[in-house]
Amino acid sequence: MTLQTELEELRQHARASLLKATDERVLNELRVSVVGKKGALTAILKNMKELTVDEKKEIGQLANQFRDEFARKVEEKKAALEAAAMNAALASETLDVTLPGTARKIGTRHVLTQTQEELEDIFIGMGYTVVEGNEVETDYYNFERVNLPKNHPARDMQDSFYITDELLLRTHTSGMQARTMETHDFTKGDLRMISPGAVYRRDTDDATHSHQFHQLEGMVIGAHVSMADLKGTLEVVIQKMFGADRKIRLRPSYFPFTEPSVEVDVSCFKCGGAGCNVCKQTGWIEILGAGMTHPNVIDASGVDSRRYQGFAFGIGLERIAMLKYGITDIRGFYQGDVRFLEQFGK
Ligand code: FA5
Repeated sequence: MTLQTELEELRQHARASLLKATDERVLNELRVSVVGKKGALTAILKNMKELTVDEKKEIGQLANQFRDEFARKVEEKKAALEAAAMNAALASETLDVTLPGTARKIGTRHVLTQTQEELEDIFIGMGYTVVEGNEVETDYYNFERVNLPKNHPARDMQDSFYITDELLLRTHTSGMQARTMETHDFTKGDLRMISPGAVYRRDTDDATHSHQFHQLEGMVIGAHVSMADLKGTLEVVIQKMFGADRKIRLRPSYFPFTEPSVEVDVSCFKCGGAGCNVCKQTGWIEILGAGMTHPNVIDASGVDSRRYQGFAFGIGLERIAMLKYGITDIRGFYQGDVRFLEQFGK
């Protein structure tokens, strides 16, 4: 067989094998077996020494042609195999964005947290600072510093969870009145603070009372703070919270740490004041206690009550949320029932 024929046969074999190559590994093996150092082409060309110069030239040209053509075809085949692999991957990994997704439930902030933050925003807008207090408080700050010495009968109204004789779960947020007054620098301006948080009392749980609930304490002390400021402040807060048509009413009351003291009622959200079952036919609903800070409380904090006076209030957060959202049972706040909580998702 002449070398030309051998070359032609190698060409045929290479063409057929290229057609059959199904992946890059097979293609590479084919390339090495045809044009590699120990491949078929090298083997054919080894026999060239027997040939005349002209024949060598001719075979050399044919071999080069074949090598170039084969290299080009291998590259083409490689590109085709890559494209096919890519198309197959695309087809199998296609993402159908029109298919319904897996719905994920997103939680919401608790309705009490929302209520607290809404009130905080209103007070911050009026120049108040938000102060955090401790839920475990000393008897001294919880009672004595707000004019409730040991054995004062008014302590009974807030019968308490004691940890030791001197430590208890705070019964109200009013301990923060003394704590903020004694650290405030009055030469730099009025004290204006609010302090929200959980409080605890030994109370009978029912639809409107819980042994653990939340208050938002507020206090303003300065050289020229009057009862008119208290009323005006509360009016603004209530109207921002419940709507511009809401009215408030101040009723005389008693707290050992304020004089005079008031209970503050808001006109009924359901009947607007005409009287209904929600407001027990009175047209009003009580939401907070307040008053002008007792001089004893101011003096006990090292502040001169003849120069500085002011007001304080304690808002029940559950009460506000119940009125705002028409919630009829306070226990709903604490039971963690998603069906209850998700109604207030924002
Ligand atoms: C006080 O706790 C005073 N420290 C408030 C105060 C602060 C008066 C500053 C003057 C100056 P009272 O016990 O009334 O007051 O509680 C205040 C509010 O907390 C009530 O109006 C009510 O909204 C809420 N509250 C009281 N007891 C409960 C309870 N057991 N469950 C839910 N909310 C309650």
